[in-house]
Amino acid sequence: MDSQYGASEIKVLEGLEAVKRRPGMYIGTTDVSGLHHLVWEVVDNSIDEAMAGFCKNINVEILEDGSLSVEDDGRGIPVETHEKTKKSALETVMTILHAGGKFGDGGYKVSGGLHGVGISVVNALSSTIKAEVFRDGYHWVQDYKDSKAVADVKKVGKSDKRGTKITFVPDPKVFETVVFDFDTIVSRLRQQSYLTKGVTISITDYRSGKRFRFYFEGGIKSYVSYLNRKKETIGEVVYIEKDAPEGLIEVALQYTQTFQEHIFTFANNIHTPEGGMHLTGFRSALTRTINNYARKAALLKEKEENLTSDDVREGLTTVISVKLGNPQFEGQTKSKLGNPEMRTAVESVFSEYFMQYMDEHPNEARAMVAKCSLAARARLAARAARDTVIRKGALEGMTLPGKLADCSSRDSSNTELFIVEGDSAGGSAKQGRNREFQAILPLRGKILNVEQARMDKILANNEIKALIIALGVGIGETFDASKLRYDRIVIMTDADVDGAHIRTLLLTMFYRYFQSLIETGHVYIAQPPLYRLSFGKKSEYVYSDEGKENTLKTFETPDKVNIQRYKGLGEMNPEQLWETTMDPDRRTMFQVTIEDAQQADFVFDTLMGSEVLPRKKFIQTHAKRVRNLDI
Ligand code: 0RA
Repeated sequence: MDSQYGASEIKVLEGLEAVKRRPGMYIGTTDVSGLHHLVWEVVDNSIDEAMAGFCKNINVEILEDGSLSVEDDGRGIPVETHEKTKKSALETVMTILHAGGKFGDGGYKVSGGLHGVGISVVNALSSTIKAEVFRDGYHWVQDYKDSKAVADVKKVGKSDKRGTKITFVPDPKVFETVVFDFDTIVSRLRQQSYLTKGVTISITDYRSGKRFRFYFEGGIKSYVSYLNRKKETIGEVVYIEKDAPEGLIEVALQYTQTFQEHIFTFANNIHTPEGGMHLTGFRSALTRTINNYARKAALLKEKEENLTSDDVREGLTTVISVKLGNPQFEGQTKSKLGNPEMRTAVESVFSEYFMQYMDEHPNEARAMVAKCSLAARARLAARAARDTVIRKGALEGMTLPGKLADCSSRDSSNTELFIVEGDSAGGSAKQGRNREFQAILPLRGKILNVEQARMDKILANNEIKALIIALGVGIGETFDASKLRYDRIVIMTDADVDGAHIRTLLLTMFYRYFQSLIETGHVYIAQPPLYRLSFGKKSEYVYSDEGKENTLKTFETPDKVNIQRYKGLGEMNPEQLWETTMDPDRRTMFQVTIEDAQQADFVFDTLMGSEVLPRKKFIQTHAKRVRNLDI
């Protein structure tokens, strides 16, 4: 078939060649996250078919031969000859870059958005693909090798099934790894099925025998229930849906007896962590509607001030999902919805329906307003408490905490603050450190869980107060990153469950109150060794169980090896702590990313793997190093 290249044929090859030459331009990276982009691309096509109302089941299989297949029961990709290309429509979408959209027929598309690079990109980066179509009573098949069709699409038998099945083997010459990660795929599929209600998505991993099936009748309503599954909730999940002229709008929300807000927004099933117009519209409608209702129902007295936006967000879990014809993604990571019409649409749809809901459910409405009023009273109390604290100068950095062993250098571009668990480890660290540039702050016992406390309580906690003063940056409205007194903030905890817990609490606090310090790369996690192996005069520190096994293999007679397991930092003497964990020339440290901090907060667990391209790149630079970290 390739005997004579026509002009269009050359174009085809050029298009896919460009993808092969610079895969990063199309899928971000060629590491494990890029590999999974191929999966998202194929799955998204089936999700589009489901969103258009033609498909009810999507079935993903990871096979032992290294291939992955996605089958749906949609209309099937057309196989008849396409007028312009003179090839089947199937071959056209598989081999022509960006052809996919032209064969779509309107509707809201995932693949019209950010991830949508087209299935031809999957073909360009696969060593083989089998495309199967079940349509009009027949089973059609076409195979591709090195991105070229082996033969025209042909009927291989009769079938009364309908749908499309794509089986691909990623090209090992392109990717650093071609091993699919079950958990990554599962969490993405779970999220997609929350966002596409009524669709059943199954996954089977034949390498391990593990399988999952997701079906959420309630869509994002089920999503909110899932996010709140461990919280004390107030009322039921409120769910609002409208097919407005601007697009499909869905909002699900539920108040809880916690103090943090959790909100996840999506446009065409794509996570928009930077928010955008749908979020703005929702926020103003929520504050206005709750105030209007509270006044109307005399729950807010005439002389009382309105509830603020912060008051109505405390303890609220929300998922917003909009689907629109022409989504505009903006912002630094292209993850912010820019369509201005969505602001007014969400604002008016949400306020109308939410007011109606409250009118019809006075008990629930009263409970929600009560929660918001409590938040308002707490806000006023917290402000008073903070004003006192600030007036006293306690947070101004005037009085550094007594237990802080500060460094002598005042050049904050090269200093380090070690936050150490417990007094005994703190003692070792103080003796072992280089006091020129390393400061030690021992924390006694568990710090407060900021998820379960408001600002006034947080500021009353001595451990946290000491930390904030040591950092020098203030908190809340007085936060000023330029006042940071150290370049690196290193969390150093024991390698046990308690240590992991303290690390989680600290990460949550940094995530919630000092996010910009994480974003600018100032927060680290120290890596103390797990074992010391000694054999004769040789001795070596190892940092993982795997490392222990590997090192043992390098000793010729392992039975004489003395294995010391470090249960806590306190078991190391100052010199050992210095040479294994604190000495910049010998230590390993993990730089904490926003994603790590998010993981520390369980509620983000369904969102792993939903990040958009530019962020992906950021993740891959750190993900490997943090991989076996049990945060
Ligand atoms: C455009 C038109 C039609 C089907 C599809 C796209 C389609 C594409 C994919 C990709 C994976 N699964 C899919 N299912 C359907 C058919 C239009 C018609 O039959 O009238």
